[in-house]
Order: sequence, then structure tokens, then C-alpha cells
Amino acid sequence: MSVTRRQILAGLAGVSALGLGAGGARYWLGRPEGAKTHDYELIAAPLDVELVPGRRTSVWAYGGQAPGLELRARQGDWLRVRFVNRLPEPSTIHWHGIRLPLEMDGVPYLSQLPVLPGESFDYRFRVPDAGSFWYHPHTASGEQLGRGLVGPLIVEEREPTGFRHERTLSLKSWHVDGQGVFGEFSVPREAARGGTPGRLSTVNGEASPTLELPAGQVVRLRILNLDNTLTYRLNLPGAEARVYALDGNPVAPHPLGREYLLGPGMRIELGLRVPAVGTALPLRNGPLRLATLKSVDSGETAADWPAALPANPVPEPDLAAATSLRFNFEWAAALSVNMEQGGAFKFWQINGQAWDINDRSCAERPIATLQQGRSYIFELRNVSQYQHPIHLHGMAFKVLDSNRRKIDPYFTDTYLLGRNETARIALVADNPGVWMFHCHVIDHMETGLMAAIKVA
Ligand SMILES: [Cu+2]
Repeated sequence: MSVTRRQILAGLAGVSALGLGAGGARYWLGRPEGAKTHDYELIAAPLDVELVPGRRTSVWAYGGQAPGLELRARQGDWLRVRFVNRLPEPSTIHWHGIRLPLEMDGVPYLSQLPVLPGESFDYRFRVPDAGSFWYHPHTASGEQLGRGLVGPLIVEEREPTGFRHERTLSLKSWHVDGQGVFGEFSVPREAARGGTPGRLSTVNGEASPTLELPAGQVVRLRILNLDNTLTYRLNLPGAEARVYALDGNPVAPHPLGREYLLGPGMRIELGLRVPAVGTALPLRNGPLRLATLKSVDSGETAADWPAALPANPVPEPDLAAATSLRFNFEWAAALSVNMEQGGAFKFWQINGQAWDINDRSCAERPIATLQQGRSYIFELRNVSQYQHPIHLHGMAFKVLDSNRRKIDPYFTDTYLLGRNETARIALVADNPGVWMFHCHVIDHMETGLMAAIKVA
């Protein structure tokens, strides 16, 4: 893979015509065929927002919003996003969960050169799967995601589903104090444990908002964990809710139950039967209220539970012919690092190797090489006391089983590996390239818990 500065600069053509303060323009609806070179012009730029009442917080926004502008595409179509960097530092965009070519994957130096301040880059790819996805940088992730560079990407089914109503709920906590001022995004003693948590919890950038939902309808709630650190213990006491999709893929609809653990990077889609007018349901993280869902008169006739969502065209791994590989996720405890000389902490490792975020040559030493077209079973062993949402780029995988819980096999892009858990996942290595395989607790990923897997 060679990406030249010339290719990047070629992406700059026409940027001078863009309005600087325009944020992310949406050309999606009513776009005359062929009249535009992209569907979205997504500007990343600093923005002052009010997270704490009466206080200003200087966040980094996509399209004038933090979390960022919701991007939408239709399954099977091309999505064309012109990313314009108006941040004070280089950035890229990774499209979490989208199966796409490596050159569009947003990993710096592997997929592309970082997009420098003032530059732009055109992302163009097909979206093969319908579902709830998201986007974020893969550069200086602790600070860039921490400051707000996270956004939903919704891929709609080609045919109408049984849902007439839907809402996107982006969960994120912020590393701010009571005055709305950012503190440290990463503290070494926390990075070596569960990750550095933010203190202010929000839904769609608002602390404990009230969301109005149409009474009597079954609403599709797309709940996205866009947080750096937190695993949410999601629950909806008193609600009639069914799970329709996990991460990017549909499942057989089933009751939500007592709670669902939604790790960083993970998504869940619920069908919620909205109760009678005036009812207020709490959406909670454990005992803490995240949002209030209030039912309002819709004037529509009551709806029934929609049928299951159609499966995505993810290839089915051949388990009988699959090759097995084992990955151990361990604590590394390399505390003696000279940060002044550009060193990075290495608290975590995969199969004895800690990724160094400052060493561009890490990607040249893949932890495994898969033969294109073959099926593989990965045995994921967490031999640490902290949970790790394990994410693979480029390909979806099927969760087969676990020694800690009963699994109904399902396709995903991120699996929350509990403490001391061993789980097996399977995939068809159908996408050539070098793909990042990492924990989505950003502190863990930046202190070693990342590797490259090559498919050739
Ligand atoms: Cu982790």
C-alpha cells in the first residue's frame, strides 16, 4: 500500500468553494444525478457547545455537532463523504463495522496518509450491510474521540421494514469538570485498569434529555455506544422492548431482559412498544438515568411488532474446514516508559506483543496471516481482570460460544470479552488487506491492545 501526498492533494480540488462555517452539508435528498461529487461534505472543526448548563465546552465537531452529524446511506449504494479537516491536527475517518476496501478504512499510514489541517479527503465506498454503524478518527484517538469526533452512520434497508418510527441515541460521556472544562483524556493508572472514564454522561450530546416517542407505536431505537471507555449496563425498567439487531446485524427478535452490556463501539437496536400517552420510561445505565422516554399522542393507529430485520449478506464461515488461531489478551505492565522521548505506555498485549502507537512499522508485523477465502476460528482468551470490547476491521465475524455465557451465534464487528472469558468467533477471510484488531476501550488500544491481521 503506498499513499502519496499527491493523491491526498488531488482530493483538495474544489475545497476553496466550500463554505467554512457550513458544517456538514447534506446532499443526500433530492440530489440531481451526477451533479455532485459527494453526498456529504463533512467538516471536522472546533466548536463551543453547552454540555454543562451555562458553561462553554470547546469540543471538536463533525458537521457542527458533537456527537457528529448522522450520516445515512441505503444498503448496497455508494456513500461518498468529503472529509474536510479544520482541526488543529491531522486526522482520518474510520467507518466502524462497514466492510470496505482497506484504502477507505481510515487507518493512518496503512489506509492513507493522515489528513492534515486544511486538507480534505474523499471517502467513497459501497455499504453492503444495513444497520447502525458509526465513524471516528483513527489518529490520536483518546483526545480526538474524547473531544467529540464520533458520529452515527445509519445504513437503511433497501426495502421498508415494519418500523415506521426510529430514533438514534448516541451515548457518550465527557472528560469535563463541573465548569465544562476538559481534563485528562487518559490517566496512566486508569489506562492500566478499566480505562479513563468521562464524568458527564450524555445522550445525543445532552445530559439526561427527554425524548418524545409516539404512543402506541413500536419505535426502532438505535442505541450506539460512542464512548471511549464506558460499558453501559443498559436497561429500560417497565418497558416492553425487544432486541432486533446487535451491532451491525439483525438477530431473531427477543425480549431485552433485565439488562444488556453495551461496550465501547457496540450498538443495539431495540423495538420499543411505546406505552399510553404521558408515560415516562427511564433509559438507564445500571441504576443511573441516561434519558427519559416520554410518550406523546401520535394520532396513528396502534402498531404491532415488526417482523425480524432481513439478514445481511455476510459470508457463513465453514466451521468444519476452519483453521483455529488463539489470541491471548493480557496485562503487560511495562510502566518504565520515558514519555518525554516520545515513548508510549504499554500496559496491554496480544499474544505477548504490545502495539506501539508511535511506531508505524507495527503494521508490517501482522500477528496472523490469513489465506484469502478460507474460514478461521479465533479463540479469544482474556486473561485479565478487565473486560475488552474486541473489534476487527474489514470483516464481520460470527460469535460461536463462550465459557462464561450462553451464546446464540450471531454476526458482529465487536465482541465484549468479559474478564477471564474465553470466546470463539469465526469468519471468512474474504477481504484482502492488513486489518486492525483491537480493544475499543481507547486507553487499552493506545497502550498496547492492538494488532494487525493480514489477509492475502
Ligand atoms: Cu480493553
